[in-house]
Amino acid sequence: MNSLVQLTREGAVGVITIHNPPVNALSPGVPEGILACVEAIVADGKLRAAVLIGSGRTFIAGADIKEFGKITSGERTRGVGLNPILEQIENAAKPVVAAIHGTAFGGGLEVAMACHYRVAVAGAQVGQPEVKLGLIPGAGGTQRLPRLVGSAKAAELCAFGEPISAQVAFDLGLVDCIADGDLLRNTRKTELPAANLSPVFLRDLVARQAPFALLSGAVAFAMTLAAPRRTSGLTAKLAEFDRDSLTKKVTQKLRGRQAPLRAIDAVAAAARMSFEEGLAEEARLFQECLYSDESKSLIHAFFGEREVSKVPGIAGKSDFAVRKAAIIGAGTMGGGITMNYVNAGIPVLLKETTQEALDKGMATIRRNYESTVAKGRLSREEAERRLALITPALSYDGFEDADIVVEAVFEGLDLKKKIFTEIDAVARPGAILASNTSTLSIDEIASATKRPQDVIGHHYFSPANVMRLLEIVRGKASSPEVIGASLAIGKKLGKVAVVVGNCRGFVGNRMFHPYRREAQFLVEEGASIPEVDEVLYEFGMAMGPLSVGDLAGLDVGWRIRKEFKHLEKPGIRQPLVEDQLCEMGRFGQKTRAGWYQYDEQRNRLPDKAVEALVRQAARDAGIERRNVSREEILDRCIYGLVNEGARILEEGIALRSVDIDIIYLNGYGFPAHRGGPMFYADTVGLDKVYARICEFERAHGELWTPAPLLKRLALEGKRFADFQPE
Ligand code: 3H9
Repeated sequence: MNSLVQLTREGAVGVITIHNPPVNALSPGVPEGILACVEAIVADGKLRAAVLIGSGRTFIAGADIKEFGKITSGERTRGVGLNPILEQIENAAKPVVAAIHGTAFGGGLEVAMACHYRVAVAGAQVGQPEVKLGLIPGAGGTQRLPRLVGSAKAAELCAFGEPISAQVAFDLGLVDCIADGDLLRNTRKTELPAANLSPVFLRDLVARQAPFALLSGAVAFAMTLAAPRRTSGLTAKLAEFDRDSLTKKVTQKLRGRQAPLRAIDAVAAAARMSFEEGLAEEARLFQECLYSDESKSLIHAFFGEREVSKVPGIAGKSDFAVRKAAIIGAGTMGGGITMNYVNAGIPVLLKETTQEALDKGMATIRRNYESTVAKGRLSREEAERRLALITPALSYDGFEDADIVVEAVFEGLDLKKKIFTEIDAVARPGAILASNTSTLSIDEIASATKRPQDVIGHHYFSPANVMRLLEIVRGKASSPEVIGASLAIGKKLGKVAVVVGNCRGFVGNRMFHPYRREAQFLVEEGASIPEVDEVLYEFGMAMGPLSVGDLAGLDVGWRIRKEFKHLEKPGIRQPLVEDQLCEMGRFGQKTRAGWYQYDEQRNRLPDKAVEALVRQAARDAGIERRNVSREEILDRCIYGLVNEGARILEEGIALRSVDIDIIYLNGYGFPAHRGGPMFYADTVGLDKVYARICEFERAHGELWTPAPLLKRLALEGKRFADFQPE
């Protein structure tokens, strides 16, 4: 009983309500408040049972994640810990029922399992997602969950962290009753198969001569209970499980992660040890995870994803509604962007210049949906409904009532400017005019219109219907309303939208340039092509830098390099081979040849001819080949990213270092457990990163001049995370 937790009475049931918006996290005071209420109910002779419920949108979404950083940084000493409190709740003399809506995640589910029974609404979700934060359940989850659902299932739930629905939880024995309607007070009768009822509950029902009818609200449910049933005392479902096969699955799916393996260790301990010993083992493993870089990185990513939507000077919420979108270009990007809109239920007018291109684009979209249907991830009806939202078009007819126009044609400034002049003539006043350019200046594009304030970049990443990242490129004239509306549209489309400034390549591609450049230099200097890819893959990147070029199409960069050739500083070293590959028609996977060869199933095979081409090019350029260490491969590629990221930050192209991290985690396959390039550099220590970059500068010259911001922060002993723009 405190301001966070309150006790009220519903007849003979004490109702404990948590008020800790927005998600009723277990912040300091919440567990203590719950315990105080339970104690008051036990002491009150008029009350028979307790119901624990969350106010607002959810039950309890878990421990307060902000607290972990305070503990590891030493800002806060660890409190009493949740376990002793949960033990006292579990040992209460009267039944305690958790009433679950929204989510019972992490510590929230652990609280619910320390209660004696669980009632949930059908829409609720429960789970132990701690591994997604690089942690394991730390308040008995790895010990109580196997007692309720069995060791094998518990290990899977704790290792992957995926939530389950109330119905699945009910089938597994984790939830005792699904409430039909109002969670607390519903009195509608519902039928449940007796086999799913707990023995105590069933006995109680039999005693009432109503074995198949019950009152499903939590209060009514609590009234039927004869006695507490303590999860820690259940042992029937504890058993050894196939650890090897689960470990194999985890190492494949969650490459490089440690926490899922520790979660399996902790659940396995439940079958071997007493409840108390198991809790101690869980606590030991939890501590190990809590102080890991993996956990710090994943927590940084969790908050970062939410932070990027908060842009200074841009109002939090926009009421801009997109009732209809118009998209120009039905190629790979335009098609993917169209799918994003129709997936969100927004009708799209999709324009092309020829019937042939339009038919081809529509056929690709249809094929994509069919493949999702074939995989069982979408119903046929839903796929047809989404396809029906697309109106193919060969003219601008109908553009006048679109709320947003997205241009997604080939990268070419003249072409884009021509299109924007045309859009300007047809779009309604106030419509957003967005370009999907990946490199060109938004200001240049906006200059082709009479309304530069409405022009903005919406840079999607390929495949646009899959990749979560959306770079919102603000031009110098883009209005705050258009930026705010773009953030809201990104959210509606299920994207992680990050606002960036206007420069060549914006944030993501500008940094990717030195990253891929170094990969190519390393190959010229003596590393093998597969070795460079392998080092970055082992670091955790979704793909190595040369393979990624083959996937995206080497011709894309080739075309851009031609367009920008006049901007290159003479005398600066350029990669030697990629343009040659393109001249040979080796564009990557789509031509089944690039840095590698590809068979019909697109399996990657090394190509001796390309290695020979590299050696020849290096010889012609007078580059002396040598043994390149794996450490050098990693540092040159990753610090190439970091050094450019530091410049981007200093120039204000990215608002905060976390914005850069979120871009890399969601658009470039950077491993989440390393937190993003800037966080990774902070983890290594900027003094060390700076020293290594100085080494590279001595060896390779001005391409490696340390960014002034990096130098300054390194010398001041600070991190990128400490940087505040002036
Ligand atoms: C744990 O429990 C360890 C235990 O084993 C105990 C060990 C002793 N804490 O996501 P949203 C904030 S580990 C603090 O935008 P949605 C979030 O930052 C934890 N804050 O809403 C945001 O703040 P803001 C295990 C939290 O509806 C606001 O709430 N639990 C927490 O899209 C709204 O969040 C998890 O990992 C938290 N636990 O999604 C669950 N959760 O408005 C993590 C959220 O200032 N949370 N916030 O930006 C989630 O998965 C989603 O937030 C949830 C809601 C599905 C709950």
